[in-house]
Amino acid sequence: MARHLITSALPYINGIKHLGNLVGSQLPADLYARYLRARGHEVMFICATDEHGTPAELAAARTGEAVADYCARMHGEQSALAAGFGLSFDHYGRSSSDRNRALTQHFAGRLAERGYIREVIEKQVYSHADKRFLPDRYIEGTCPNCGYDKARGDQCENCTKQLDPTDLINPRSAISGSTDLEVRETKHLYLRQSALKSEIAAWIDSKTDWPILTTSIAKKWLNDGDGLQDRGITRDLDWGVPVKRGDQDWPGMEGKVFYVWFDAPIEYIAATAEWADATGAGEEGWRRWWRLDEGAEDVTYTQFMGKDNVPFHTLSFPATLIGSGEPWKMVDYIKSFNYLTYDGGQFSTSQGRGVFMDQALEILPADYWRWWLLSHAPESGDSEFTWENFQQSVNKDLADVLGNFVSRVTKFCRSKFGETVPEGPAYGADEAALIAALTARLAAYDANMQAMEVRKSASELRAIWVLGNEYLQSAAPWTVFRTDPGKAAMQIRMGLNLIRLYAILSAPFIPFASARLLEAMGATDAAWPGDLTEALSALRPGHAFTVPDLLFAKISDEDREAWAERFKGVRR
Ligand code: B3M
Ligand code: ZN
Repeated sequence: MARHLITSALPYINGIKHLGNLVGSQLPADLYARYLRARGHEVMFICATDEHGTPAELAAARTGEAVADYCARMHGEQSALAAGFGLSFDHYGRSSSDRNRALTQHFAGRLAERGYIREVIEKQVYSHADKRFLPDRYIEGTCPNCGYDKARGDQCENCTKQLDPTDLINPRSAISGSTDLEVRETKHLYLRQSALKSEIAAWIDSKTDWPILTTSIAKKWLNDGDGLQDRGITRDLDWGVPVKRGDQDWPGMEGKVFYVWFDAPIEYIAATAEWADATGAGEEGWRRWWRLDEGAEDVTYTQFMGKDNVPFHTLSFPATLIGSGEPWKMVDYIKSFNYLTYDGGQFSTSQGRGVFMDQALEILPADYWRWWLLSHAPESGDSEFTWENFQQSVNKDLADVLGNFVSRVTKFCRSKFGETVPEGPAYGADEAALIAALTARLAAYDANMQAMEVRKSASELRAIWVLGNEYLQSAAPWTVFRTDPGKAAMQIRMGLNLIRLYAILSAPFIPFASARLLEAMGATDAAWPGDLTEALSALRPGHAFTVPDLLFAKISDEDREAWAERFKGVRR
């Protein structure tokens, strides 16, 4: 059994996330974590809210709360929604934690000691209209790299280039739209990424198994133009991790904080320490996941994220870890995603376009969303959410294929044999053929799950459900019962065992329905199947079960139309 560290990109604190955010990191990370746990591995699955930066300050200003109170409240909301979606984090931390403050200051201190930080008198944009400095995201303008005219001061979302606000052509305030901007001087710290270029390049080159999407973005920014640029890691803001070298003050940096993208990835480590604090696992408990000299040598570390986050995880965060000169565990595999679009356009947080996590759970159970999102994950390219496609996928895959199978088997059994597994003869040739087909599909399912091929895994799982339906259809126990009730009993015994098997195999995708099925089958052993002949005999004759309530309700055309109307426009 292996040890797996899994992190999902940290959702920003400022507002409820939409389904595009969910499928871009947290949900596939959960699928993988659940699968590896089911296979008996030791898993540490970490996420947290990303709480610093201007967006949090401005969001708090809008609601009239102190920023710390706003973050505490939103963390509560986001963690309740994560639980609602069945996201099985071992810990859902907060980047504003004491652990992250200390660790971020520690890394800055190490980097400074090793000569990887330089102090720079920087020109920063001050807005007269807004009466404040405008950091990164609150300046918009034209991207110097691709010409996109809504590039933000920290990154161009069109070409993914990391930017500094002063790089923008024709800059304007994103708060007021004012172009009455002045460049003022202020001192900041720069991380000398350029000095770490060859080490980072060698590290990326060693990752020969990374997906193309990840590697191509990393190499593009590594080699683009003059190569890896030094990066400002401090900001003139109130809210954030105060700039210090370890626990020492940093002369000239009073009143400044670290840039949110400097402290956010460090929170992966800090959140594991928060987990240790919360569970009493102690220092050793989290360090064995992160320190190569304290047990992390045998950890496999996988990160999940949207493609816009890749540069920060392949270049900036590795620069922090490598530059520290300490033996920190670095990522082994980065699974990145393209974008999910919504009905012909973009999901938009600012315009409230699309379905957000709270709204999704208001209208349907989490498994419906999990199934659609994962089976349509934007892996090889962007994918599009449409209500028609969602309705079709839920009604066919979940209701017709899986739900209907469960309902036919359990109800037929109850009416003919009662609510216990019926006896009948041993499995025959048809059952052996079914088991052989299932065995081949299960091997493909396992291989795809291990490779984090999310869509392919979903289609193998669906094929496994379909095999049961086809078996039931051709076995036709309701006909056989008239002439050979014993044989029908055996077929239904197979059917009930298939339900238990499906519950186990489907749990990473649809954990809530799986739990209901296991409970209905009275199954105490939910171990991942090895030999299927054995697994399909686990429920013995005489074992009691109950008929579950409707597993998946179909989505009606009226509902579909009403939802399409409700979510087309602006939230609230
Ligand atoms: N909060 C951006 C995002 O959600 C950012 C990720 C941080 S991961 C360390 O896309
Ligand atoms: Zn651009």
